[in-house]
Amino acid sequence: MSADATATLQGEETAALRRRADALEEAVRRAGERVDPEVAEQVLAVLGRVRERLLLGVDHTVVALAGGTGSGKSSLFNAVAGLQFAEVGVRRPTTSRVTACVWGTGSGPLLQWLGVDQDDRIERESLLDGEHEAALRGLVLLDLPDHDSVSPEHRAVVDRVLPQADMLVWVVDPQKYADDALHAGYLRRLVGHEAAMAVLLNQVDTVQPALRDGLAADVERLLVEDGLRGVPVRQVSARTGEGVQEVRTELARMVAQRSLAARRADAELDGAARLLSGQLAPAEPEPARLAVAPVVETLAAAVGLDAVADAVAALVRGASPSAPTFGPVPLDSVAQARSGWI
Ligand SMILES: Nc1nc2c(ncn2[C@@H]2O[C@H](COP(=O)(O)OP(=O)(O)O)[C@@H](O)[C@H]2O)c(=O)[nH]1
Ligand SMILES: [Mg+2]
Repeated sequence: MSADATATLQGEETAALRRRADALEEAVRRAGERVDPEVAEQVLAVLGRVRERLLLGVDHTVVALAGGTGSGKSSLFNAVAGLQFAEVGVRRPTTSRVTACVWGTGSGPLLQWLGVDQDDRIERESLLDGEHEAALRGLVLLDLPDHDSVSPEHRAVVDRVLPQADMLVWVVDPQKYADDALHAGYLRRLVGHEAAMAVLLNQVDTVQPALRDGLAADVERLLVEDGLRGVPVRQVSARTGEGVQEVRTELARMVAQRSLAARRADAELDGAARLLSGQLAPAEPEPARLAVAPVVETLAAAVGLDAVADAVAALVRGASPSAPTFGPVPLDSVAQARSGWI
């Protein structure tokens, strides 16, 4: 995922964690040599790790349903959401648009970045749902245009959105799962992304039960030929609902992993803060307990107090016609006096 993509993907939780990491880094920088360099290095290493994880974003999990024309992406989108929102069986040019279903709130900027029009968004979780949909809170499910559409515009949308998704769910059907447009065009290029992919063999209601496992095994064989190992293949039917609950469970697991990532980042930052504070005094020293005299001397020298005093004396003696003024205060002298003091 690109850097600007990440910036846009930062929801509230991610941004708050990033702010904490930034503040800790600033503390390490300000502490300078006052802390053990080994500790500073350890803290910076933790910050590096946490930032890397935040790059993935921890607020939302974007799952894209991708696949060929008529495989059943829109039907599955509706089945998973329990809604009739995406248009089914539509191949007009309007299907170059991406449809999104969001569980929870606060995904406006993310959807805008994903290029989902306001009219093509729906929020799944409402008060009426109670806790029924809670496990999916944070999920953004996308119904993509057909990657094998005759319209190049559709393909362009698919190519733009695929790298933005956290997880790709390829919807295939029993007739076209071996399609070269899918394997050469997409799957073979996704080697290395296996952990963020799944394949749904949809329309299994059209296949004799005795033949289904063999068909799924054939899909797996092609994936391995593509260089993709360990990608789960699930048998589903948007029509009968078979396997849809399992898909929801899998999505809930993905969403939970994300919030787990947020909790973990939080704990790591706590640890880094503890490490750093172990090097520092528990509180700022009481002003009364600080030796003021040397600081006064340094500051007096910084503003040239002696010279001003001499000039005032000369004025009083009548030896000088004009009153003296203070020159500009050199800020680094003040900083030096301050750091020597505290
Ligand atoms: N028998 C059967 N038909 C399905 C299933 N899923 C979708 N369809 C049908 O396949 C056609 C294309 O579905 P659609 O969801 O629009 O596919 P998309 O082009 O991938 O979005 C429609 O007529 C659907 O009713 C399924 O699981 N079983
Ligand atoms: Mg569709």
